Amino acid sequence: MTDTAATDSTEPIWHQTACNLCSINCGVEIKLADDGRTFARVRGDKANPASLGYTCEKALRLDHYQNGPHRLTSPMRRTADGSYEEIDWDTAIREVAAGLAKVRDEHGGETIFYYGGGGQGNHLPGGYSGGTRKALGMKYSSNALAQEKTGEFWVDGQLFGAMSCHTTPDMEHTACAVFLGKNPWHSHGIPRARTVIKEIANDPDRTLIIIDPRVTESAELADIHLQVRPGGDAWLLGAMLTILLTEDLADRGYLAERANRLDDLEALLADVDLDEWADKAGIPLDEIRTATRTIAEAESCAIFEDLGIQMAPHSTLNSWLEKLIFIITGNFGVKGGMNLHTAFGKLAGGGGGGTRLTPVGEHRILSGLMPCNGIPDEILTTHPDRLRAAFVESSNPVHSLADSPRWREAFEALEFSVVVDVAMTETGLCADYVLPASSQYEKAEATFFTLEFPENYFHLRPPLVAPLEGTLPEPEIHRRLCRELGAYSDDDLAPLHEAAAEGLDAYAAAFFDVIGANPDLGKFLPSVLYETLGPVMPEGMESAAAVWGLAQTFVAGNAESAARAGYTDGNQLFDAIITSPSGVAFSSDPYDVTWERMRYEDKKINLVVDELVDEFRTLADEDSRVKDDQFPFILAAGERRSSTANTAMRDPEWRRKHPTTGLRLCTEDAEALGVEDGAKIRIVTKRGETVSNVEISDSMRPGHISLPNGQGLSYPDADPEIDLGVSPNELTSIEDRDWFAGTPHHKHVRARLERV
Ligand SMILES: Nc1nc2c(c(=O)[nH]1)N[C@H]1C(S)=C(S)[C@@H](COP(=O)(O)OP(=O)(O)OC[C@H]3O[C@@H](n4cnc5c(=O)[nH]c(N)nc54)[C@H](O)[C@@H]3O)O[C@H]1N2
Ligand SMILES: Nc1nc2c(c(=O)[nH]1)N[C@H]1C(S)=C(S)[C@@H](COP(=O)(O)OP(=O)(O)OC[C@H]3O[C@@H](n4cnc5c(=O)[nH]c(N)nc54)[C@H](O)[C@@H]3O)O[C@H]1N2
Ligand code: SF4
Ligand SMILES: [Mo]
Repeated sequence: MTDTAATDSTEPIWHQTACNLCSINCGVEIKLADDGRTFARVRGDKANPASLGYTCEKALRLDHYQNGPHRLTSPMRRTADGSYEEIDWDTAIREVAAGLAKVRDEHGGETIFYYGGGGQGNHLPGGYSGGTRKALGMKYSSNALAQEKTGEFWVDGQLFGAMSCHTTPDMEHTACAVFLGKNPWHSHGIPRARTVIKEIANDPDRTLIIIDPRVTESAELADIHLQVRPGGDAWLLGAMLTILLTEDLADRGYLAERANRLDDLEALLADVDLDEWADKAGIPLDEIRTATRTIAEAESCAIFEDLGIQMAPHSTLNSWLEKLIFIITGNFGVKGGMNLHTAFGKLAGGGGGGTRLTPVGEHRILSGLMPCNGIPDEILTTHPDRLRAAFVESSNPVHSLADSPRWREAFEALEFSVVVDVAMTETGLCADYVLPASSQYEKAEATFFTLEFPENYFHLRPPLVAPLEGTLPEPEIHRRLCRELGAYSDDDLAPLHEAAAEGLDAYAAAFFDVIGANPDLGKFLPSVLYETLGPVMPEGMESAAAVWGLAQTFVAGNAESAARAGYTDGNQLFDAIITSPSGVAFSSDPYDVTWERMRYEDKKINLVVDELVDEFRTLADEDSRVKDDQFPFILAAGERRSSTANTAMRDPEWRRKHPTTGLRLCTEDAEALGVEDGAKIRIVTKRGETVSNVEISDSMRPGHISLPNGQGLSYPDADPEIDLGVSPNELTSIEDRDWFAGTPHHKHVRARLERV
């Protein structure tokens, strides 16, 4: 463990690590209490090269994640009456391996699916599932990215030539920052979000534009707030594109040099009736014109799209239209605009573009991930190729995916299921076995959300405290499963053990020979690295072995980016990573590198996504203004607030000072319903109903209501004074999804409210 030197021996030590509550993973320093486990104090780590000492209020309450009665301390096995009994680890590994192997032998490994691995955290340990999955012959997997980002990844593939061409906004340097369906004040998504957006808003030469039906905390700061009608973005974006192209605001010189098919795009937009589309978007046309002009005339513009469009109607189409805005204005591949970044190990974004299909529903598998909303139908069927077993890790799909009741039914129908988690979750309560993982502060951990540009950062964190008794880190769980499944033998590993004893250079030299001579061993790579290189890593850092592998691959594949950051070989980069407890910049790029990363041979952007043209044409006839009489409200089911962190924070105590569990609606709607702040109200959708507290908030548009995400969790001995909130996916339906990518419409659930 690496720590700041204490100034005197009685002074507790500040340990460098990171907050694991959102994708940004701000660097923090933590002081432990005398018990050596409780987080006594948490502060921003100024030495972290990405977050520079920044945190939001959530990091200060991390102890609620780490230490609490929700932590599991023994493997659990479900009994005949549905309750759980504790079993020892040897029994658990033996029975889980046997249970999964039985399904493999009877029906084929492809009928066992894998869900999760890592969400906002657990990325390094999540990588170790690879061996187990190969040993069982598993083929299908998914995770939360397939219910938000796969449509966007696919659009990137169409525009830039490969789904790995992931665009990132250069908010730090931009003259005009646009957040589309994104509330960076609470949800972050960029480093130091609050500081960065305040700087932009306070600078008279820069503009902050927020596109959101709600007057969010970000919108309150904005120079321009386009308060779009919920679900109205496609018309808004279509109108903006039409204005750009018809009012001489497009960067035509740039487009002639950099893009193909401008004529086709102009023909497609020719029939847009601006007055009508502005009305459907719910925004006066002159406001749309002003915002569009501001974007076009700004020195540079960067756009961040998120769940407000990705989990709403026309989501994949919206991603295409959004990207056209920064392309048409010449803001791709430039400073302050949008660029293609490096990645230290790919989280997703690669993989096929939808030619592979799921076995039953034949849904497109984008970026290697099954669309989440389709999975229950891959299980609840008599189809011979149906999914029959599940391995869930670091994820809570029964709670986080659409239609929780359907998910519970699907788990019941599985022949075998296992969950690896730090707590007994809603998903754990549906599984045959639950294996207790060590927390992200009890094992080596790193974030693989390496999405920054021009500098990109990686932070490997040593463990802060010893694993809670009874728990194991995932790399060890997978090692044991691999061995139990007979994936490889001691003899297979012997030459690598010998090389590791001689040091990293000898290991690097031997590695490719050994794997070349025994390709089967390569299939179980993470576990093989963990077993052979792990033992020569610093104590507690055994699972950094996979980082060694990634450092080699990164430098080999991105020699110039690594060299600009100061690294010319993999061992040199790995050495910097393992000796920098606050993180390192592993990659540095000039802006024009974006064009080299384009994957079309002519390095030009393809402006027209043919598969989405018909959907665009339907916008002329579709009417977003029409209300459903039975369900007159639009419910945003799952809004990010100051005390939400998906389901990583189970302890309701953590939000005692920030109670944010209520259903938000505006005064006008509350008065019409005759309910007061704090009253109970029944929310009814076509899928289900639930009762929530009311929070009157004039940040909402009339007819628009919102519930926070990640609530309604069970917690042992919870204080009954603190509202647990409601679980939003008791109300959502698997049918409400994007026709192309299968991503859910969680921000657009039709609902009715009834007084209780
Ligand atoms: N505090 C906190 N931060 C988090 C998380 C958390 O749980 N809590 N989770 C993290 C994760 S996993 C993610 S993916 C991100 C998500 O980050 P965001 O996408 O910012 O999160 P949301 O609040 O769900 O949705 C964003 C906004 O979409 C708006 N919206 C709703 N309907 C529409 C619409 O039709 N059009 C438009 N334009 N906007 C609409 C909502 O009003 C809301 O302000 O946050 C991350 N950060
Ligand atoms: N209705 C609605 N539903 C939504 C959303 C929405 O806006 N509306 N947002 C969606 C989005 S964007 C996302 S990203 C998903 C997130 O949903 P999931 O991907 O299911 O992730 P989390 O809810 O964060 O669950 C993480 C789990 O990991 C466990 N865990 C924590 N640390 C460790 C560890 O070190 N090891 C292991 N093995 N487990 C650990 C936690 O206890 C928790 O059970 O939710 C989605 N669900
Ligand atoms: S922005 Fe807040 S929640 Fe996200 S990592 Fe930083 S401190 Fe944690
Ligand atoms: Mo997410």
